[in-house]
Amino acid sequence: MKRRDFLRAVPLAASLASMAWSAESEPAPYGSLPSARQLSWHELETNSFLHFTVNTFTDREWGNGDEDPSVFNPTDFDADAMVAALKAAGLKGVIPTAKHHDGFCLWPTKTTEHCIRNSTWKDGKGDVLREVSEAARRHGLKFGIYLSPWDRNNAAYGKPEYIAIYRAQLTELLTQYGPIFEIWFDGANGGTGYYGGAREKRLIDKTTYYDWPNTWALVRRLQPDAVMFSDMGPDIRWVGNERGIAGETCWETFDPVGAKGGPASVGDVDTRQSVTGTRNGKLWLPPECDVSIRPGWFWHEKENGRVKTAGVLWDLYCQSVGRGANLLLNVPPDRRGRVNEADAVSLRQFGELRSETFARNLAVAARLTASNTRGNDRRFAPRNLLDEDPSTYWATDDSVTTPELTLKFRKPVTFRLIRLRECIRLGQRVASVEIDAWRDGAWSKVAGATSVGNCRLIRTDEPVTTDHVRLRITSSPVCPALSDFGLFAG
Ligand code: FUL
Repeated sequence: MKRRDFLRAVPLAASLASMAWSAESEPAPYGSLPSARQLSWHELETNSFLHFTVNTFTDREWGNGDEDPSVFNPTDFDADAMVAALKAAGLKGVIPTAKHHDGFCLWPTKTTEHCIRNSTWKDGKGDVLREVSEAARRHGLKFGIYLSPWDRNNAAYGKPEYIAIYRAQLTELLTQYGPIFEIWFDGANGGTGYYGGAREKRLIDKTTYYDWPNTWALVRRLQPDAVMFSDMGPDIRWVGNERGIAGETCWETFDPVGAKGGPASVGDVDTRQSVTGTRNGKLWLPPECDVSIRPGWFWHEKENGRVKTAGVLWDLYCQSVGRGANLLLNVPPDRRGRVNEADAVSLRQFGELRSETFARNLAVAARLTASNTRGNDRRFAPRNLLDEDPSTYWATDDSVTTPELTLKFRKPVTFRLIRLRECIRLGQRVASVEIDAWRDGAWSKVAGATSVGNCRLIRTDEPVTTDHVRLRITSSPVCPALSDFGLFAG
């Protein structure tokens, strides 16, 4: 059963379970818990950005807001080819910059003339979001949007009227392009700009100006399944850097505070804490690691030779997804409106590398013995670790918080990558694990980790060859509930 179907079945399953089993059969959830929309987002693990706007044509990273809309003129725009390149990398969603800080809207909005309607592309009849959203659906990718709160073109920016304009833009995007899975609220806000010709510096009070609670409420009403990103959520958090790397210890829970202490607001968070999160935090606020495949966020010809290789992308994957976060990889289309060849090669090779790495879980061949299985019940047996089904898990009795699992192989296996997952709908429980291999007549530790959460990938220093492997949960405040254990040749 896929996690999505499982979620729908949860209320029914829960009520059947309470009839057939005593109430303590399933472990009690621990701490703050993910919402259904957060669980669906965790399941994706990887996601992509398309940074594309007037900057692509002016060779800039941040447009000033005074760009002539006619500069936006891709010569060979192909949304299907773009989405296919992302899909080849195994990326599960696509988030175009509907509007970046320069204010140019990539869809024919009614809210401003500074939009694609006044570009030369397709005589002003084009709509990038329409084409990308339709291509995403054809290829089975989720579709999301980035809508910069900062708008360096709009005359109203900094005044109360702009908030109504921003919400009208969001409303168009959330009602005209089908299901939206993620909305990206950038924390970069306020400064110099064109502002309808005023050409001045406009600073806003990040704590009050946007009235975020009411914007979030609008999103919930129009797209209740969408997760909202910002450096403080409300659904997913910025990891605190643009290098694509989560903390070695990284909790799915996070209680943000303002950069100078006090309450946090979008764009005003002590992001030094975002990289690790907060153990036992009050909010389930998992991290997203955004990073570009190139040095810049937008396409620049001079960076064609500086595209990250598949090997670098794999390292980033291990340091983001492999630490319980999601990876948001930016792939900026070029002036044709296509993924550049260099980027497409890296994406394809990264996709192949991942599929080959995870093709065969060596642990499937082992006999599994646990030091404890909850109620000696098959529903909580270690075998559940190997079925690739996130809804099934190995759990122990409530009194057993540091159990062991032994894997015995008929023939020695060689691995260098270990994968663990918790059944996160029951919360983030485990605080540390260690893995041993039987070598030269004794157990020796080959790896260890702290937080697990949605996924933990551990790479061993050297390939490990053995016929016995042992997983030890070394710290957990409550009985663990693990849904996956994998050993891969790597
Ligand atoms: C930042 C922006 O200023 C960059 O241009 C880019 O969009 C990145 C994803 O977020 O805050």
